[in-house]
Amino acid sequence: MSSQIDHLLDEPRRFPPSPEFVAQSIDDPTMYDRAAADREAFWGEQARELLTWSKPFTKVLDWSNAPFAKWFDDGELNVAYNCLDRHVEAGNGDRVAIHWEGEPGDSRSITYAELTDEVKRTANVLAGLGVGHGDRVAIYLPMIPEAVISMLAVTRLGAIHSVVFGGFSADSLRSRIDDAGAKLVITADGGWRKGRVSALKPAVDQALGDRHGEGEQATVEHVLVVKRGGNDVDWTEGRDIWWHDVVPQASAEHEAQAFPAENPLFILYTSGTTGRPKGILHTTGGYLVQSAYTHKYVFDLHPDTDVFWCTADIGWVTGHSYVTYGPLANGATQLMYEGTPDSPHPGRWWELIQKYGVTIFYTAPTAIRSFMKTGRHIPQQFDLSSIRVLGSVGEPINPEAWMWYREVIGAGTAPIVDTWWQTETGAIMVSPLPGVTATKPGSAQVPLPGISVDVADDDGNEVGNGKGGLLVITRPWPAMLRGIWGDPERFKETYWNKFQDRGYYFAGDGARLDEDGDLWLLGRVDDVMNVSGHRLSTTEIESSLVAHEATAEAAVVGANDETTGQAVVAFVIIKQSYLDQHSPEGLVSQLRAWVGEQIGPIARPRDVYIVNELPKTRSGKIMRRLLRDVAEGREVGDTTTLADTMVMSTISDQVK
Ligand code: 6R9
Repeated sequence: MSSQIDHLLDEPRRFPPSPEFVAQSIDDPTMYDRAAADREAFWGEQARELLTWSKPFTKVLDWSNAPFAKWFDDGELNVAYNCLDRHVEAGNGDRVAIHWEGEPGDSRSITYAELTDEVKRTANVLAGLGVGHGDRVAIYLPMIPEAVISMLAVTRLGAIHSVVFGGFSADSLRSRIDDAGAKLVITADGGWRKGRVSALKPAVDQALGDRHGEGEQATVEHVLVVKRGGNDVDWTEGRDIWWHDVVPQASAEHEAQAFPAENPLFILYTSGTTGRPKGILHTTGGYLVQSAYTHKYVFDLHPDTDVFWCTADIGWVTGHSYVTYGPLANGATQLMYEGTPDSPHPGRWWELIQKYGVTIFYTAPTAIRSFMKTGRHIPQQFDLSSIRVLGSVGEPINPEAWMWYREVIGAGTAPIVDTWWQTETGAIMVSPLPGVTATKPGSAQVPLPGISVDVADDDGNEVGNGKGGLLVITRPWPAMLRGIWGDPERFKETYWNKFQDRGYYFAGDGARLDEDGDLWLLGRVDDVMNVSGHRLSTTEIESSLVAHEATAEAAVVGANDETTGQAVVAFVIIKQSYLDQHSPEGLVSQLRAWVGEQIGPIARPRDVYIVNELPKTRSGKIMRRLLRDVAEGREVGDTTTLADTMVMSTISDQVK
């Protein structure tokens, strides 16, 4: 592992932007110095330049109650107004905001004027359903324009959205609805995936059903349903409302009210090391400033000519910041696509780039690696010459994939921005600037102007160039999370206690600095896995496995995987009665399907190994590191802290 990293750090290739790119770029190398000279003044400038404030702020940052930050606290704004109305007022109402393409090939182009009207109508409908300032609305939709419209309508009213990824199961949806105490759910009958309609409404019905237990009163009053899939749905009279019965009829007059900058914007659930998912809370002002700032400079945005495409689903933070808020705050034109990359043919994405003339393309390494597998002859059938900037997000991008991306998709010239950030950071933190930075395959490189990041040892000391440690954020930033919904203690404990004395934010990622001081991200240091750019918790999957009646015990690890970055590998102990009556193959496939149903297909283990013991320390903690060795086919590491040192050889034999 470490020799592989050292090898990476010797990467000699550098790709400075071409003189033509630099000449047209909005990126300005002096931003680094200006930000370093006075960070708060720099962010204040960005906030005034990029957004329209109904009431100007007088103070940039209040860190007196750290780690609870307040940015632009006495300023007031409306997020939806900033993403919509003001562009229409500025004469850009006819500019396309969203080119949307459905998986079956149907499409819609929506201008800023039309999108503004739609959001106003929807806001009027939501207000009529009793949604107001501070209320929570769960959004469980496919990648259709109504997803963006719903998010903006919710924030227009000063309410808070909680988007739940459409691939999550009824159980996951239920726990998220309950944790946030959502009043309304916005969903669809179904959406198109892989050539067929995949239903969504039944999961909502199930999530809202059967509430007889203690503390299980339903907070949800209504379910607003978009017709997309055309599939049959059950209907609860009085609770369920068709979108098409109410939104088109509603008034398109709606004046956006301004709210304080620290008014909450959304809750987004993400996996943690232990226990249930954390509801990451973001607020309006700082979040929107940094989403707009990063979207503009990291992608060298020219709003009147660029066509931006971020392939992320709205259910992940990347979809929040770079489908909804960043692009729309900047008045950009973007492409939004409903389906999977290979439906109905393996060149679908490239066909879309050609059709819409996409100029900036932002996707994940897992997608790039799967395209590499199918071969360059597929993208080469399409005209990708419109592309001028490429972005990567979600996990480390290995140099081979980086080079392939640049050569095959970027014609050997488009700069690649490898962007490091998290649900918690709200927006991009570390990335090259395409018009400034000489890029290096595999390295996310440098913190953006205004952002302070370092690599520290366990005690918080800087490791210095050429060494590895933990990634820390040393100064507060505008889009930082403001807390965990309903759990301020867990917020402090998870992110701030580790480096309490220094006031550093602990990101949970390992990182190294090379001799030039460029950052190389090395993945999660805790027990959270990153599968195809999605964070999954080992604990959550273990709990699901153990919830199956055949399972006695389970341990889950993330093992390196060529395509998905990490893959879920499970070690389970099966109850003897089941072993006697079922074939191991049958049990394995049952368990894989079970996890898929309980949590979602993304969590379905790649491998399930049936074993009769798990490696545990004397205090009973499962030693996942040893299981990871087995899952990755390595020699098993130090077993001296095991209660029973023989266990690992038994497991290794069983896995073979
Ligand atoms: C935006 C997003 C966050 C975790 C993060 C890290 C990994 C994201 C990365 C990257 C290396 C990059 N990660 N971008 N690792 N290079 N460019 O993905 O948010 O879902 O919260 O995941 O993803 O491990 O800590 P989120």
